[in-house]
Amino acid sequence: MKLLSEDSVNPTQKMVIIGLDNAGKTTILKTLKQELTPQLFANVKPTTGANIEEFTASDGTKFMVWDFGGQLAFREEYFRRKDYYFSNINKLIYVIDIQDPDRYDESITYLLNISGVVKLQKPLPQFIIFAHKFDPELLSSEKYEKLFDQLTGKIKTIFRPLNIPIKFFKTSVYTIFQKFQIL
Ligand SMILES: Nc1nc2c(ncn2[C@@H]2O[C@H](COP(=O)(O)OP(=O)(O)OP(=O)(O)O)[C@@H](O)[C@H]2O)c(=O)[nH]1
Ligand SMILES: [Mg+2]
Repeated sequence: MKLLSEDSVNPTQKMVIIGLDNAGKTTILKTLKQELTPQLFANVKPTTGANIEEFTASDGTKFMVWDFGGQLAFREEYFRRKDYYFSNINKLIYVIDIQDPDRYDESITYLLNISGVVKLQKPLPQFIIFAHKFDPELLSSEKYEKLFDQLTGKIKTIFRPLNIPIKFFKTSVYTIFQKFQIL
């Protein structure tokens, strides 16, 4: 009897990291892959189109990670070719720069447009929202706590009728650097 190969039991999943330009997506991907150094962090360049990289999570799950460059011209291109860019997504990480409240509404609109395409998928991808650049000194700030509540409140209200479960996380690359320093 032929045993099932590990790949057929646990196929590679598609993870998408998406959001507006400058939100911090590529930095997050490098962090996930444990490739981020202070040098790379200081020199990260805007992503051109969608960049695909492999990543294996600590539980062994293999992902093809699509890092979507967020500049407007690229965003428009993704919707023109949605079958290519948005099909068969297992995990969707949507990144919002918490330090840029002037762009919250623009970011929510983009998220809504993406969900409008993706909500037709069966099964639905897992939606995870990163309130990113929530750097350590902001965690105790009343201003940012309020902004976070307003932002997540708005998103929850919009998503409720779509029946798409979403999860929010506060993330920052500086927490990672702090861990390096402690170790
Ligand atoms: N303060 C702070 N800055 C960050 C953090 N993560 C990323 N950045 C900075 O944000 C800027 C944009 O980072 P990128 O990772 O290139 O952003 P992106 O979302 O990939 O941008 P595009 O590729 O243009 O869509 C860079 O200057 C990063 O150093 C963070 O957690 N805190
Ligand atoms: Mg990028």
